[in-house]
Amino acid sequence: MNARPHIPFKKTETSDLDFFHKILSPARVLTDREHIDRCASDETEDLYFPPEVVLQPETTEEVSRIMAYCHEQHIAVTPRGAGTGLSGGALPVHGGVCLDMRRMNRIMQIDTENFLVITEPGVITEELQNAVIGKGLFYPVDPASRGSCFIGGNIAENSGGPRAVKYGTAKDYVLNLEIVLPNGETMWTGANTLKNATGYNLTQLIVGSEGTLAIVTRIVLKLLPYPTENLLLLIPFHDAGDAARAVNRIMLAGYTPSALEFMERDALTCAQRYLNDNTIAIPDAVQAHLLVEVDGKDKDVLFREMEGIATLMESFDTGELLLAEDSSQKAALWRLRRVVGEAVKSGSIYKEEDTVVPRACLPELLKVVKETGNKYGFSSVCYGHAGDGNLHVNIVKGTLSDAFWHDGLPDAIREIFTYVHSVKGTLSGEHGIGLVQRPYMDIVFNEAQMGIMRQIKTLFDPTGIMNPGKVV
Ligand code: 2HG
Ligand code: ZN
Repeated sequence: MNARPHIPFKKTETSDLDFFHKILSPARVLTDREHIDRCASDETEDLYFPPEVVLQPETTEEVSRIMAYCHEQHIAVTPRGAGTGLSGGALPVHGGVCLDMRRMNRIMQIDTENFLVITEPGVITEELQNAVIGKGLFYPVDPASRGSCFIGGNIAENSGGPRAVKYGTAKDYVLNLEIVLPNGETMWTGANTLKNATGYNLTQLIVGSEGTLAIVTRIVLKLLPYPTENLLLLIPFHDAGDAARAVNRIMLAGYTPSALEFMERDALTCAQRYLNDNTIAIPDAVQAHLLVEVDGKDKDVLFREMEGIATLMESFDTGELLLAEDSSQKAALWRLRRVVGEAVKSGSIYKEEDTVVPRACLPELLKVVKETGNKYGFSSVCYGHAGDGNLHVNIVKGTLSDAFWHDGLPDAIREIFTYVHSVKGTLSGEHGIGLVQRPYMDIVFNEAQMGIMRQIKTLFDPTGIMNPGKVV
């Protein structure tokens, strides 16, 4: 199915602002430079697409009335969470309305009987996690940006993070969603049950749809018992490929680490410089590290697991292993890992590729990335969720010319994605397609597959006002 003919979006006028003021208090209809600029960018590269107006709803009813109006007036609407996205998903590429969800930030209910939490989308993920830990419960999905990202954005992108290797990604915890369709219609998608085999799975269709199908206004998440104990092991390798190969050795030995992160040397040294934290010595011979976490309730069991993993590593050429037992050591190690993306970006504009392959292909993926960099003349910093086969490739602009950056580099990225597809991997493990990965969708989807996705998009959003220019 060909993409529908594009009808230009209406530019907002005074009459539109007058209408929005009928729904929202003046402080929530924003056209000042500060808010326009804030909502014109997210954490993706150095992109800037200003909205015409920022609206900050506080209720589902307000979202519904805004959407119904914009649908009728053919005004583009871009929903925004915390703006921590890495594929341009929250950028108002067609101007129009930025629907800023930050004021819908209440945790409605923590249901300890049923291990559920019902929340609005604008709650910071880590705040949600801490609120349920207070009840002995656990929402495990932990994007690196969990201290600032919103749970609503995590649902929109089907976010992951280091603990996905054991606990999965956002989609694995969403039971039910209240959504507002582009025409303003409001509905729930599922049921507050752990099992649901009733009708098509509308809930999972919305999770990961990147705000292109509907606005999420309530989220029902399942929770787990909180694992009170964990150990963290930092393993230095003298060969990066060895580190990547050790990942599958750990998994094939039957261990289920709660995190299994890969960091090549530059990732860790860049983070150390950014935090001015040199507590960990990295001898010149060390090319990469694995960061392995095991969690549970019984510390003795965890020590035995970690000893088993450490013994496995003896068959690799490693440096001195560091077992972090106390909470400050663990926090320092996690802080270094979680800040890598930010640290790389602080030194140079970068393009972030969120490649994901079957786990055993990780060593070859790393090799392909480095060989492609040598062929095209770019350097990259590679790290990520090795346990999931999810490698973040931060391509550093450095002194590369603008011409190469905009016109040459896409060919190199296409080569990397073509390899990824050849081993049945795909373009994004957790950061989504948004704006910046859209040009590569043809590598992994044919016209028939894209046609089905476009028909689904048209079903939910017949006039195309919902986050236009993204995904499909
Ligand atoms: C991580 O795993 C995040 O660190 C961010 O997914 C990756 O900023 C990045 O490239
Ligand atoms: Zn990540």
